[in-house]
Amino acid sequence: MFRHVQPYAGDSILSLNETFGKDPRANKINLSIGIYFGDDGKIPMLPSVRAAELQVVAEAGARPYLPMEGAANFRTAVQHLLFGADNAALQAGRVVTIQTVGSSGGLKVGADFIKHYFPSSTVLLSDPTWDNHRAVFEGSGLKISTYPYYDTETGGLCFDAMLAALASSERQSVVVLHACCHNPTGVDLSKDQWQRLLPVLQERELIPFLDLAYQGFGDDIQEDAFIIRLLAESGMSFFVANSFSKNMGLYGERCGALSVICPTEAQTVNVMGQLKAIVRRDYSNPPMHGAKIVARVLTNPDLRLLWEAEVVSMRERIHVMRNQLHYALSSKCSGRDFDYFLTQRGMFSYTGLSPLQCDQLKDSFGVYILRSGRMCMAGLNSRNVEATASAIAAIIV
Ligand code: KET
Repeated sequence: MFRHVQPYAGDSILSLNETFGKDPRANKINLSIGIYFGDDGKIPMLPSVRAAELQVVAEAGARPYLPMEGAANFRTAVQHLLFGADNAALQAGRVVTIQTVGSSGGLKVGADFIKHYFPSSTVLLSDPTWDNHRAVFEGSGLKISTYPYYDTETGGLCFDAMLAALASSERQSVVVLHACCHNPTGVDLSKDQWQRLLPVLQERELIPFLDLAYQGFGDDIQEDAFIIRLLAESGMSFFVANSFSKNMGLYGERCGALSVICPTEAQTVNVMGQLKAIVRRDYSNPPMHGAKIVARVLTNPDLRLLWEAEVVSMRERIHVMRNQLHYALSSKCSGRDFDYFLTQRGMFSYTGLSPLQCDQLKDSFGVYILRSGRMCMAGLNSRNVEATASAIAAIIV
């Protein structure tokens, strides 16, 4: 029966992370997966999240099924976080939000919705993007194309080429945009560039699908939602998948959401209905525990303040690591420019190392970065940054 089943090549990120787990070397360094590790090399249990969890557990509530769309207090808290509580689009009832199984689940439900209602649309992905974007949208049966994004010459954004490509793209294509902390490059649009992108999106009637997996790791929690608020204000229709995996350290609880912003409140009713239908046939309804924790952190004023401060300290620790790696590499390899470590933002930097050099880093030094050259800066700490710099210096001479 299963003779013809093909082997799975594995996932570029998750498989490498598994290989790291099995590596017996004591001095191995994991800069592969997009997980925030503290300076002690562990995934932090944020005090705000722990306090919320203890409250939730102490309440010992019953565990009925959640509705297909998820917990109401979670959904409202997400809307306020993304748009701001007094946002005009929210007030006008133009936004529907469902709780999803991580933001990956939000992307998938959104992709299935798009395939059903806009079956012939092309999905435009940044070149490069998170590998799973292609897998999710292709998996839903959609056509994929790319737009220029990263300039290998400058290590920055090729904004003019991006604008030109989108301006001549097929009308009503779906365009996937990283709201902040672009994965894998760490290169983001400035506010001015987002503003210049807006008329192009409008003119081509493109449908933005924003992925916000790193809210708080760029500038701050509010600023990182800039493009969401700009699009909401413009009156456009768009999608947002957002995640609490990274900014609350809730990876395994699978806490995310999908929001769809419609032109009118009347249209939200049917959109919500169809999102529920997709959820019902895929997994029926989302899990409860993580959503309770997230809702508690976001709505309890003391826990919220604490969490916001914790996000600041995670973001600042990554900055310190960027500076230390930059300093160490610049002193080891004089004459080479490592400034991209300072200008790129969020969890990742794109090192420009070749797949072979990345293999060498892994095999000879136990330093794991993706074969695309993506390095997770949040895996660096005061004990491994020097060794990482030495390993890189050794392979690029
Ligand atoms: N979007 C982006 C851009 C992203 O980097 C991730 C995770 C997700 C969505 C998914 O998040 P979640 O809410 O947990 O479903 N990225 C890291 C882990 C992974 O590949 O799954 C990574 O790039 O390493």
